[in-house]
Amino acid sequence: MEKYTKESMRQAICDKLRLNFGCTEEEATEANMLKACAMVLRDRMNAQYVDSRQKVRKKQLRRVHYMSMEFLMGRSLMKNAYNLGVLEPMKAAIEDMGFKPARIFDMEPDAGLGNGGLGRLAACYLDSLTTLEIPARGYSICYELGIFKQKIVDGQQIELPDNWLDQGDAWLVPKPEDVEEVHFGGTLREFWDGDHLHIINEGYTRVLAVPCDMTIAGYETSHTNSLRLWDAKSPTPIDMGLFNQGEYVKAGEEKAMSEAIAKVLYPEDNHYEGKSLRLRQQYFFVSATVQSIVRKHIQNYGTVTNFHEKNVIQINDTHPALVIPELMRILMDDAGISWDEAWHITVNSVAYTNHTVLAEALERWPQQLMQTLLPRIWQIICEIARRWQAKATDFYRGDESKIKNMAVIWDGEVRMANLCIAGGMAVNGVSALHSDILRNDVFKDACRMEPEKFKNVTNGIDHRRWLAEINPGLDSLICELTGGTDYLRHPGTALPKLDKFAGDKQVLARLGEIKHANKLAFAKFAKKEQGFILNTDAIFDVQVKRLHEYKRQLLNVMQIINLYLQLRDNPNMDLHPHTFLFGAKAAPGYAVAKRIIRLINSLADQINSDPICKDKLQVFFLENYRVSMAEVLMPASEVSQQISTAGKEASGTGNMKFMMNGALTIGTLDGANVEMHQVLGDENMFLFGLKTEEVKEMRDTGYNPYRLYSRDATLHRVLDQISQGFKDGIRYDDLVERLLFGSGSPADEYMLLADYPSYCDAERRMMATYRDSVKWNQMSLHNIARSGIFAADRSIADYADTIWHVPYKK
Ligand code: 26W
Repeated sequence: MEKYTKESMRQAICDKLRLNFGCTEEEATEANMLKACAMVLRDRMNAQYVDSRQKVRKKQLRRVHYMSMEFLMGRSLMKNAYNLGVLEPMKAAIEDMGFKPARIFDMEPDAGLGNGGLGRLAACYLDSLTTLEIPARGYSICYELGIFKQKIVDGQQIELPDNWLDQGDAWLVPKPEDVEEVHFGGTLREFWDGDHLHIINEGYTRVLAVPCDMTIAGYETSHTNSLRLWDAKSPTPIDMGLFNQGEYVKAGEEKAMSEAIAKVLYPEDNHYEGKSLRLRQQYFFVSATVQSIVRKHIQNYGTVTNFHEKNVIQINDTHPALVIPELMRILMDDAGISWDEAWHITVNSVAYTNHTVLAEALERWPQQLMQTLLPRIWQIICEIARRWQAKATDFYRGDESKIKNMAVIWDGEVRMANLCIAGGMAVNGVSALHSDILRNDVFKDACRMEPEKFKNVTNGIDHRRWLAEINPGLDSLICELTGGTDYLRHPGTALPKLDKFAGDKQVLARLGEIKHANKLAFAKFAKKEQGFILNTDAIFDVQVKRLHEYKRQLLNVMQIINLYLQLRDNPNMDLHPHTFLFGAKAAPGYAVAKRIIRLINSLADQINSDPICKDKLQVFFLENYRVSMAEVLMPASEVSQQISTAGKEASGTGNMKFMMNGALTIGTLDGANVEMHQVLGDENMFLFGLKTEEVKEMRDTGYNPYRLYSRDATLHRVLDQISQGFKDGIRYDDLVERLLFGSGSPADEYMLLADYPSYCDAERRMMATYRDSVKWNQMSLHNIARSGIFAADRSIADYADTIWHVPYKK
């Protein structure tokens, strides 16, 4: 296809304005412009998509189906223009037409169909799957409301609905011809026909699944994939019988019930709640997806017997775990094959990625709910559970505790992780440490029985978005120093070339200038969004991620209070100006997390208004942290806080974004920080705290946070200050109580007090290093140079090699 020039792009946008909005470029609003630009790119991508699909069909390639309840896509206009290689002509055309490109890009709402790490990972992977020319499709739900918008009112989080489809539907193409029907409830009837047992589900409720597709462009390729988002519709607009009896509200109930399924994304991150609507969402999504995959497969091959050779279904955590019984159901009940054949196909098609070891995040669905909502699925799960248990009993010669650990159904609950282990071909963790914990701890018994299933694929991020696109200054420097744009496709070999400039003062100075310019840009953004005046000469020290106790935002707060109290004691203290930035959404029902947000705001209020802190210390809580904010913040950050209790953060991906943009990490040996440390060494990051084993040992031998509190005077003072609160008069005794004595949970469950002294020490080392700007920039350069292993292209190549066994573009 011909590449757009400024002129042809302008023409294409004008045509769209005329044809779709009935306006000229003079009359067009910024919103019109955004949609017209999106449509121009969408047309091009759709044309490429038709060709890609044909190629894949002709070559009969194995397809990857990436199923995730979340895809945190963020914005697409700049990303698609970038990947299609038309960002420059598009910007020029927009400008030519009398608009500001940045303002048009800023109009686009984030597609916030996810909570945090897991959802953003899925989005990054779509980019790499496409760039590596793997035939793939993502599947999820077309939530009407994405992750809530966070407002801070009087220091507290308020949640507002995120109606993203109002503006953000420009990328979606409805495909009513691919509709699927999903069944809930009803009863089962069994009958024999010769030697074949038929099972019929009767009296069920129908819900229609209508796909809305988003086309995905790759970088430097015409290969195109898509993300299929299922919308839920009722097959009957209204019950005319009830309507005619004057039961108007009741007449619309079934429709409302169906459509509730795709209404809203559950905002809990790392916390399971057994809500029936959530199970409906999961089955709706799973059933529609599996039906559509099997239908396409039969269209192409006329049989299901080679299904597993031509398809692989990767499931993002256990949320889509029902694919296993659902695929079994379709193969047996619809395609009419035997249990054994169906099982062979299923276990060779499905692979499961685990993203968390927190007990409260593991899904366990009550038998009762499963049985009434999904009677046939329940039956199949029972049979899977029975056979798996027989295998375990045989292997472990009846060892009760092992059989219990591995059980798919136990104590009236279906354990989704065990279902995935039993019914999948692979189980992978998302960092080396995390995969080891799965093998040696969480899934130890299953791993001993089937060790070959357990794999590791360390997470990665889309470095074209998270570096090249959002940090053009750094991108040009990298291109200049590494000799071109090779790093965009081969970061693992190209970026290390930067290492040899560590002694080049000029290069280091330029790195510093780029960072400073990005800090100014972020300061401008923060001023516009929230009215904050950031000190751009200060260290930008950042912790952004979901709010969770295990991520230990509170530990960061403790360290800041310590610094503040020192400054109060000695206003002349020699302190390089320091600006602490927080951004985090708390799950609406997570009271402790919400208290921590409020505490950060109380502290910010105190510090920012205390004259002693002027030009020295600042604290800000950034409202509504989201993908598009991260895109301005990452390039501007200097310190990356990755301070979770060792063993708790499966991988982290924010840590990788910071590293790639040259921030230095203060972190524990947790998740992917471990692999970061392997490439950087002690000298290029600030490591602190207990290691995974030490955390366990300390727990087992009786951890006593109160003793630490009584013996460490500065710690004592910090916690007392938190109890007492700040000038707004709000006390936080509850948080301190929780640390010292626990409340329904163990005292200081995440061992903040144990790590506090070593954390403060790491902060001191970091601040001392910052004074030596040459040294700092050297370290920053090494971080960028060695961040190539964290590119999503590498992760996807690993999946392709070790789990999917599919070829890809090298
Ligand atoms: C059922 C409730 C629920 C919802 C979301 C449970 C668990 C989740 C996710 C698995 C939580 C999550 O996003 N985990 C994060 O996944 C990232 C991508 O692999 C990792 O980098 C993070 O360490 C992990 O916390």
